[in-house]
Amino acid sequence: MRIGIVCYPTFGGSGVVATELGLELSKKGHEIHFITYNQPVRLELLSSNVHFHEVHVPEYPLFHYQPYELALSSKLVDMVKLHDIEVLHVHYAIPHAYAAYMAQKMLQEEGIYVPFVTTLHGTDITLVGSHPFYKTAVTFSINKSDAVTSVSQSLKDDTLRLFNITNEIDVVPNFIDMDKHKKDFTDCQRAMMANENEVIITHISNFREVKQIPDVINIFNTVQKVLPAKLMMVGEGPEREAAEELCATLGIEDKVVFFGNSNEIDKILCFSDLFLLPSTTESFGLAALEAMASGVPVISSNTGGIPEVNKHGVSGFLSDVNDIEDMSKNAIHILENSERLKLFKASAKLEASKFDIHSIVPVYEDIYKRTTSKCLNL
Ligand code: GMT
Repeated sequence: MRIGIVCYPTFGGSGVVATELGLELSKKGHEIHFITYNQPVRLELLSSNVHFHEVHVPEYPLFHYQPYELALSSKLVDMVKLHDIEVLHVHYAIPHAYAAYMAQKMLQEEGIYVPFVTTLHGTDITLVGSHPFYKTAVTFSINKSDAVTSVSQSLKDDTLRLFNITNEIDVVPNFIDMDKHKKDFTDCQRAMMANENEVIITHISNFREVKQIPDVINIFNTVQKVLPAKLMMVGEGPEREAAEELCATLGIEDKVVFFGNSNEIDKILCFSDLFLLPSTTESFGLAALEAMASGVPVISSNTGGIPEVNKHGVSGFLSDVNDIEDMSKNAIHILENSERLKLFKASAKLEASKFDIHSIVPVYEDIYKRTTSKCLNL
């Protein structure tokens, strides 16, 4: 099939999922067209059936806000016509689902019907989309989508609770390519990051308030008082500066490495012993799944969709949001005994394999087939 994928091209989970999905679909013979304002960060290789079309928004001084969704919907119309795209898959409702709806309507005027699938990722529903400024348009575009998917049951429940939804929502969980995590790195540079007797704890996020960065540091601070340890902080975002200041205040700055954004998280995860995700809300927690796939157990909050990914007492432990004491206790429990750590590492990997890309991508293919055949019958 010829599939157009719209996403945020950043390090955020929705962009990562959209990119990995497109790449896997291309391997299966589909022709993929990424349509967004920058080349997605995980899209390193373009090939004969992976294309990237950049959406330009010319700056014009009259506009206080540059109209991205207008430029996107025009681009979608042009690309559907030029490449005979059969289905659009938009990741993140705002403004992608709205732009796709507009594109669909414009194309209909020319006798072309292109269905669009909307995947809800979390913040488009829980943090931003339910705001009264956006709610009407988000509800409208979800209801007008030809198919709607949500990355967890918890997000589906939130969507139905927060919006007046008349459309069906299919739960299609995020996924991971276990093949990529099979190989053991021969160049796993653990020795560069920590002494042999130290455990390595890792956090990866976009350092927004919702990620509870101070909790990450306070948990680590408690652990390092009991066990020799290092903390790897991967990502960029508004809370990073305050995080570095907190480390200095606690006198642990020499035990914490701030990497910034990285395209090599598998290399960082390969030498990690434990992953921390104490978020206030998380529709899925893709970073936790990526850690588990690398055999890294997870200490997380029990919010949103995280319990659907991180299994309490199996792949790690879950605690109430902000219960730093419990999270620290659980972290020490896993790390203090090397045999126990080994068991948790193996179980984390096993749990992750339930989300293997090869079982999830066919579900999206079925949804594309369903929506296109529906429109053939129109
Ligand atoms: O977590 C973020 O800040 C980024 C956000 C995004 O839209 O990229 O992540 C959301 O989508 C991810 C992929 O489906 C999920 O794994 C994250 O849990 C979700 N974030 C939140 O719900 C806060």
